Parts: sequence; C-alpha cells; structure tokens
Amino acid sequence: MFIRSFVTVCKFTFSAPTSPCQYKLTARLISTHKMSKPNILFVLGGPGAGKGTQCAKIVENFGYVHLSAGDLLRAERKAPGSQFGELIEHHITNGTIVPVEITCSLLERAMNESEKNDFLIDGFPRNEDNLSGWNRVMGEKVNLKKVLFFHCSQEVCTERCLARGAAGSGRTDDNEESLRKRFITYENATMPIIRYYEEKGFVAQIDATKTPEEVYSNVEAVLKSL
Ligand code: UP5
Ligand code: MG
Repeated sequence: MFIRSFVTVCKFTFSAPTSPCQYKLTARLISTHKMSKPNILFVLGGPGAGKGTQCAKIVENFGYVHLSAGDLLRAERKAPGSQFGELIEHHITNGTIVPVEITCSLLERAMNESEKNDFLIDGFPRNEDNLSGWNRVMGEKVNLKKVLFFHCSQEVCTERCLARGAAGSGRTDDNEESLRKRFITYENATMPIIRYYEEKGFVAQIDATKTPEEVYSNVEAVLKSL
C-alpha cells in the first residue's frame, strides 16, 4: 500500500516527463521502494522468430509483464517532443541498434512503473553495447532467470515479416531491404550475445519454426522448470 501511494506521488510530482533522461529521478525513487529484485527472462531470436507471439502466451498463462524493447522504442519514436524520435527511426529502418542509454532507460522506466516483479524483456540485449550497458546499470538490480532463444531460419522469418507487412503492420522495417539489414545485425551482433549467455548456462533454445501452439508447448515446459 505504501509502495502504491509512493509510486502515485512520484508519478504526480514529476508529471509527464518527455524523455527517458527526465524519467531517471522518478525511476530511481520508485525502484528503491520495490520489495525484491525483479525476475527477468530475456527473449531473443531473429526478426519474426515469434518472440512477441510467444510472450503474449506467457503473459496469459504465467502472469509476466511483457516489455518489448522494439515496442518501447517505437512508442518513444512517436512520443510528442521526444528528442530521440529521428535517431530511433533511423536505426529501426536500417536494422541497426539504438544506443543502450535510450533502450535501457525505457526498460527501467517500464519496470519501475509496474507493480509486478516478473518481466519478459523481448528483443534485448542485442549487441555488446546493450549487454555492457545493461550490466552496468541493471545487472545488480535484477535476477536474470533464463534466456529464451527462439531459433528459426532466415527464410521462414523473412516470409513471416513480409506477410505481416503485407497485412498492414505499418512497421517501417517489414520490407525486404530492412529485413536483409536486420538479419545481418542479428547474425553479427545478437548471435554473439546469445552464445555468451549459452556459455553461462542461461539459454533455453526453442525450435520456432513450428506452429505457435507447438512452439508454446516447449516454452511452457521451460517456464514450468524455472
Ligand atoms: N508468427 C509468429 N509465430 C509464428 C509461428 N510459429 N508460425 C507462423 N507464424 C508465426 O511474429 C512475427 C510474425 O510471424 C507475426 O505476423 C506472427 O503472427 C507470425 P512476432 O511474434 O511479431 O515475432 P518477433 O520475433 O517479435 O518479430 P519482430 O519483428 O518484432 O522482431 P525484431 O526483433 O526484428 O523486432 P523488434 O521490434 O524487437 O526490433 C525492431 C528494431 O528495433 C530492431 O531492428 C532495432 O533497430 C530496434 N531495436 C533496438 O535498437 N534495440 C533493442 O533493444 C530492440 C530493438
Ligand atoms: Mg516483436
């Protein structure tokens, strides 16, 4: 109860910050009043591997909070007065990766705004800059439980994203050129992060080429084992 009212006071006092930096003070004040370290599952895999689809099922069945780094960046991109809009758009269209200071502060803000303690962090960390920035700022504040790695071929992933684009996703990166670039980034920058966590014993690899229901039955087994 105290936590809830303290959060409310903070939100009210520091009303409507327009950038991640302005939110830092609010986030820090709130985070010091959380009871225990938040549990984190990182969710990684290629563009279109089905990360978001499976996260929705996990939320439904296990009550996690889903934080898609891509969705948070897309929301920040269109937030009125955001100083990062153009920079984010440039990275998304080119399939390159937004500097960690922006992404990490959006994730931390979203975690602090939630009253829950179990988070799915989808599509992050994607490169060395993300990993070191996260470890520096958040490493000690959270309890990393697992990395779910959705493994799927480039052909299948590309087909899915193009179909989503054709169906009117409105995403500026659901086109062949952006997808080629997204996969180059994925292979060169994200796969080494997955291998890093694999060596540390955190990775649960899941075959993401099957139907969403079949994929989820494997996801469910992993979640139940935690
Ligand atoms: N679909 C899903 N599962 C299916 C299945 N099993 N069988 C058949 N179809 C399936 O699914 C994609 C499509 O496939 C959907 O139409 C779905 O119905 C269907 P989805 O669940 O959305 O897949 P997901 O893996 O989430 O694909 P997404 O396109 O979101 O992955 P990306 O990792 O490419 O996108 P994200 O939004 O995370 O990032 C976008 C960009 O943001 C990045 O390229 C980067 O520029 C930037 N970014 C950063 O800079 N930093 C970050 O930390 C995060 C993002
Ligand atoms: Mg997604």
